[in-house]
Amino acid sequence: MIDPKLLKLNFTPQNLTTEQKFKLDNLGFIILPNIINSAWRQELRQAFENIMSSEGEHAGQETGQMAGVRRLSDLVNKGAVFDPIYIHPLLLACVAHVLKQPFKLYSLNGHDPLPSQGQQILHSDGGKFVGPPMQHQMVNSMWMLDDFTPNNGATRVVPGSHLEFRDVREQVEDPLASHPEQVLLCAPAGSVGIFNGSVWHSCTQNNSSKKRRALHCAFVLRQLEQQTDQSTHLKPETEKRLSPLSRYILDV
Ligand SMILES: O=C(O)CCC(=O)C(=O)O
Repeated sequence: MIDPKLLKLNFTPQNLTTEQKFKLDNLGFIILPNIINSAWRQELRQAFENIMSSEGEHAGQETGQMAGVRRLSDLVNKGAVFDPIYIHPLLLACVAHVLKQPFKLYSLNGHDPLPSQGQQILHSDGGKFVGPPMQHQMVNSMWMLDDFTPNNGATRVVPGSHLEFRDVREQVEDPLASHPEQVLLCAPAGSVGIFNGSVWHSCTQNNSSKKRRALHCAFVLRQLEQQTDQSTHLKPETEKRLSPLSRYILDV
């Protein structure tokens, strides 16, 4: 269901294919190729590096730093180059398909596991809110600024785990270990992986010497809390350039 408010804001819904809907419903994830063209990707990579060097040891602080990972937070307020991400029509169509109710941005962050680091425990982002069914609470997306390969720390997901309805910690003895059913989201730079927030997933260790930069653009049901409260973080220069659609998605 597309939120009627989105339609009033001139959002043009994009139709998902039967296969895309099937994958989102049953596997809990899809990969969309060729979403970020190479010129935009270059700008996003440059912005990633500029913010990282200007924020230094404070980078990622707004939502949480992580040892062994270069993290960035609150990218909504860190450059117009990020603006098209959270209103991308195909992304919003996928989010609407999964959540089935009005939604808003949860956060827009950056994540780059350093060489020999980055392994995370299997976890889910959804399911932490009391009330709505856990498989319809959150959607995350992984904007790949570099190739995601089997050895550079690609995100792992356990297909169908959003339908488990039980906490991953009750199901998996060692959440750091490789899961027998996990698959890696490997795809060329410029692709976007979209997954139900309740799918068990994590970053894996970067066993290469290369960067694996991704932007995480996550959405949550409108009545739930944002990770980054966009109203309190909103900078005047961001506000000036927001369209009514962007304002609605950010809930500002
Ligand atoms: O970037 C990734 O591969 C996944 C990161 C993640 O799941 C997290 O930081 O919670």
